[in-house]
Amino acid sequence: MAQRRKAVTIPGKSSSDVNDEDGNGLVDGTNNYQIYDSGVAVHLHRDTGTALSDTSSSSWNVTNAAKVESEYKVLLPGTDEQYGKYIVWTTNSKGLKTDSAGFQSNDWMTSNSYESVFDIDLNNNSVIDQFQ
Ligand SMILES: [Ca+2]
Ligand SMILES: [Ca+2]
Repeated sequence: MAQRRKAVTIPGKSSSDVNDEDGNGLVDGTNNYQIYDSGVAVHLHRDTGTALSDTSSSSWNVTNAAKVESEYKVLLPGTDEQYGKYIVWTTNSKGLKTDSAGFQSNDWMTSNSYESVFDIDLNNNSVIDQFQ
């Protein structure tokens, strides 16, 4: 594996190549995870400023994001030993994690309304389950 020093990214960059055509809440075609918010890229990063990407963890990848009021919810399906479970992060408006629910089952995710938050079918019943 090539050793490459990652540049510290600046949140809030806006340009014409910031798109989310697949509608998963993440900017398309980027090396690092960037939340898509009305044409603006919000970089997911650690509190050290390090950007997060597919290579950040062997336990999860980021697949979806959604804006909830002034924060973002980020969906991290587990990989390898955590496959089939999910983490949800809450981040602030700059893309810095402020809370994590830890690994949860898809039933927990569904009953906590995360299907409708992310508009994704997590328990594979072909329905975006809605809870009051
Ligand atoms: Ca996208
Ligand atoms: Ca469902």
